[in-house]
Amino acid sequence: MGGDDFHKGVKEPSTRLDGSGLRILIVHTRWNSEIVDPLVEGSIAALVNYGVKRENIVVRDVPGAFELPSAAHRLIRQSQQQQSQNLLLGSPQVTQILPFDAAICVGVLIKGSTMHFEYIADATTNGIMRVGLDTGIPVVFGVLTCLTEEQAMQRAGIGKGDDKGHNHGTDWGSAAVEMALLNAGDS
Ligand code: DLZ
Repeated sequence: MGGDDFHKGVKEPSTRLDGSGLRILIVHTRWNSEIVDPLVEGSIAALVNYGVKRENIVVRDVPGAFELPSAAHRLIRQSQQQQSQNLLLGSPQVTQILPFDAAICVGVLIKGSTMHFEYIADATTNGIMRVGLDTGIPVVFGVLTCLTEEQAMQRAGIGKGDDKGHNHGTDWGSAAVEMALLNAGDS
């Protein structure tokens, strides 16, 4: 590890990812929206770059990080139930709403002077993991847990200095496509 060939962050996937048949949910917080919004835009840009159609990217918002798992769970389940109903009705005339193939939960937690950060970060992390396991679709952990606002801005590509940092939202978008294809057995 280390040296000139050390690659910080995630390497490009080894296979070409084709997201053109995927439907992706993004749930994001309105807390820390100045930092969250660029992260959401980064995720969308990566999804589109991998071929996901803009009309197949559904974006919903919630107040804070603590709400991300429950909202993602409800929206994913709704899309899965909708598909079962369509299949039961068997009517080709009914507009087919396809279930989500993956979801990305986006938020920014910044440590304050109380224990709030630790509790919310812990609940959010475990909750997001559970949503993925319970619903059977990949749910990407797009939550920054930072000690300062500056750290979070760097990780959203909007750092204040000459080095704007890297927008982690782009990594989350590509992770969603890669994991959705893996889940579907396409890669
Ligand atoms: C309460 C709270 C605090 C202190 N900090 C953050 C934060 O940095 N990022 C975030 O997304 N949400 C925060 N929240 C709000 C909680 O996540 C949640 O919305 C409320 O406790 C209501 O359940």
